[in-house]
Amino acid sequence: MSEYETIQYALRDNVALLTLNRPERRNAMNAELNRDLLAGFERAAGDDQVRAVLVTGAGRGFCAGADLTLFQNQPSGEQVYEMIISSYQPMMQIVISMKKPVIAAINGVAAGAGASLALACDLRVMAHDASILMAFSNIALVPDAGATWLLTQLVGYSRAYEIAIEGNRIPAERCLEIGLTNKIVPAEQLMTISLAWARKLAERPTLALSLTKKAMRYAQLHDLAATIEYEAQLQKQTVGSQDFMEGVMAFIQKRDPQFKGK
Ligand code: T3D
Repeated sequence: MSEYETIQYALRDNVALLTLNRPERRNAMNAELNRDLLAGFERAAGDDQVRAVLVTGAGRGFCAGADLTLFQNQPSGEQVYEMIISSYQPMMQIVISMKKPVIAAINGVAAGAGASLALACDLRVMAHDASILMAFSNIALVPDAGATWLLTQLVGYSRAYEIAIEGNRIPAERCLEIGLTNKIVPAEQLMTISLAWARKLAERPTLALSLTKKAMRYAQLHDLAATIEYEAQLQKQTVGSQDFMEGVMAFIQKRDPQFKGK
């Protein structure tokens, strides 16, 4: 029996695997799933054993965004605002800020806030038959859960606007062409390939990977001079790490480095 109602959490070597688990609703997000997913991300972020995180969906979809059955009785603007700020904001924020790479293994459609979740991840692997759908405008909503920021960062304003207002499914091939995914793989190999990638990253120097993420997220919001200064600050931490010395010594001794993540 899982300790969460709506996600599965597993540790595979140094990789935390989070599986959204409401397959009968294409893993649509309700209050329980939002609560469980945030708890899962917090657990992975706080566990030193975890050096990479993989998130996927059970069944045929990655995540269909907000559970629309909750909106049958029209919610108030204040209720929706509260939901976004209390659930989606911390969820996207922890993915973006946690000190380990987060990979989305996109097994089916990632729609609405589910697309935001996929785009907030640092890396994406898509099954060849998976897709991304900015579903918001199809139900007359503005993209939320960070979708406007994430999409414009990845594909630029004009293309992002087109995607958001047309509300079409973007197939995996097109996602690869425009930079919305890092890889496409055969559906039956999605988890094997994604887990292998996560395991490989988990063997790399975790502090350097984490600070690279931090520097690149900083660079998205700052100019070159400020970013160079920020990188210099972060480098003070990496040069003091065991892994830095291991990397240097392994090079000098002509052997493979064994990074400990410290
Ligand atoms: O307060 C707030 O949270 C506001 C913020 C909102 C953020 C958002 O995310 S808004 C966007 C919400 N999401 C959508 O609009 C997507 C709606 N779903 C779809 O467009 C399609 O279902 C999919 C493209 C995701 C999947 O299509 P397909 O053909 O693979 O599956 P399907 O047959 O449409 O769905 C399978 C079942 O899942 C079906 O139930 P049934 O008929 O078998 O009993 C369907 O109703 C259910 N389902 C799919 N998406 C949702 C859902 N149930 C509830 N909420 C959903 N979002």
